[in-house]
Amino acid sequence: MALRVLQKRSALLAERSRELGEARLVVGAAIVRSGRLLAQQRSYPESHAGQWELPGGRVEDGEKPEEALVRECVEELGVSVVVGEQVGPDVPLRKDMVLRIFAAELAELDGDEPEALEHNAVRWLTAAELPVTDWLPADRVLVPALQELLN
Ligand code: 9L3
Ligand code: MG
Repeated sequence: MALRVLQKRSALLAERSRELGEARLVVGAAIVRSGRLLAQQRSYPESHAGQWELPGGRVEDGEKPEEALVRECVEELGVSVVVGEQVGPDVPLRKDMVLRIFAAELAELDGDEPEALEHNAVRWLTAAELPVTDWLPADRVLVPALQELLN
């Protein structure tokens, strides 16, 4: 019963956002360590399998963007991150979604190495590797801002 009430509320909120013309937010983490940026290689959908992206995903109803990013990094990489400032502009994705990237660092006390729990692989990229990496289209738009972050 309570679940149905919550589902109804969530559907109403989503409808109101669409009326207001607000895009659904997808957040991504620019995790930097020792001058390198962490990227992960997608395994799905088939159209994007093999391409690289910054870790992250959709912000759920009632979640702050930063909270969503911490949750996504645990789910996808098995690590805790400390979230910083936004990097670069919001980038429109298909449909009513935009991608927003935040600078991030691995939480010091954690000590775990990021692992590809839902992806094919993870890599630490140098600034020189950023332009020659096969990024998802939205992430590619952010390459100049990411290079600036590394330099
Ligand atoms: N997306 C693009 N670049 C990224 C991320 C984290 C996500 N760095 C796109 C891919 C999907 C959508 O956003 O179309 C939702 O992301 P996810 O839930 O598949 O990670
Ligand atoms: Mg994701």
